[in-house]
Amino acid sequence: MAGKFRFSFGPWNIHEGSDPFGPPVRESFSFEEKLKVYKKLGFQGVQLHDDDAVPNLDRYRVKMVLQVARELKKRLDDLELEAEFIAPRLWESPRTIDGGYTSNDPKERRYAIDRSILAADIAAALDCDRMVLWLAREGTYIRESKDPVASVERIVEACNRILQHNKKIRILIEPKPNEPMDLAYLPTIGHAIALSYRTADPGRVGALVETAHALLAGLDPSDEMAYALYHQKLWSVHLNDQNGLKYDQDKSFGSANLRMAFNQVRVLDENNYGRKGEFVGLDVKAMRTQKREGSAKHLETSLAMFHFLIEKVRALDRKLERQFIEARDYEGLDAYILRHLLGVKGAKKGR
Ligand code: GLO
Ligand code: MG
Repeated sequence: MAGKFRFSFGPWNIHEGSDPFGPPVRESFSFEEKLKVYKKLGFQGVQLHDDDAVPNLDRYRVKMVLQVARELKKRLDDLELEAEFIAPRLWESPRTIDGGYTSNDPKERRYAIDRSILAADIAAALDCDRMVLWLAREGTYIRESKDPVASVERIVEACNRILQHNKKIRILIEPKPNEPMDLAYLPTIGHAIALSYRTADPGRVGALVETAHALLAGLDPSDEMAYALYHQKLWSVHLNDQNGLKYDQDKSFGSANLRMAFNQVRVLDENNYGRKGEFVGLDVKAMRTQKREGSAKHLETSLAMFHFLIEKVRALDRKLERQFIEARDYEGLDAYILRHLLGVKGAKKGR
């Protein structure tokens, strides 16, 4: 057995190049134009925030929100695209400045839960059974500002409310250690998975591992994936890359840590990832310097990188690898892996 791969990204991955220090530098593409890029580049899944699916959803009544969601479903069907997940975008509203589920203000906590429940309804209208929770503002700038134990409990309660409301939905927690907050309550996959077991239905709470988020936590992304795979809770990934412990960079997959990228593809392939319908998601951003006409190049490059690395994974000489391991010659194994990745002739000889 091996992995079976379908690919996805979100409309935010074709963006205008703004960063905290400068405004947009590229004109926007409409959602409809972006949908064409999915087809052109060979993607099958669309990742959606709740307000990507239904723009300005706070302004409309529920009935209208669901009607817009159903129209989107038709459009996706026409294009043979699937909504991979819905993620409530709880970090942009003025009502979630202090966090959503963990805000100190009970009205804001209620808003966050109500909005997540609406997002679960949008998911249902799109025939989608996955909700991603990137808990962007569930943390603090200063530790004294919130009760940390109550905060964890509030996140569990929010998950329970969502699970109770929509009996089909599965929650995928996407941990990230920092940014926008100084420190987050669920910084790693271990935290996300431990929390899942405290919810009312642990079988419906799993995880999404993002490469850059694992690196920001000082961890190896392929080990984070392996940990979730062991628990049968790796239900999506956000492949990208990150140069060291800096701001979140969302670089093209493999562009900073090629060997780590190889090991991520390897752990997915060797553990039959995708056989239960999981997508390989990309969460990459084009550099600010990129011109508008090349706004999707990073997606194309990242997808191609995945395919190159699958070839490398499958072409690895497992017998030779075993011999190195049995001889405890990890120096030899290290050299072989590097030569294999570089495509050096005579890679197996270890010379
Ligand atoms: C940011 C996250 C973000 C999420 C997306 C889906 O650091 O990676 O892009 O993946 O909002 O919830
Ligand atoms: Mg992400």
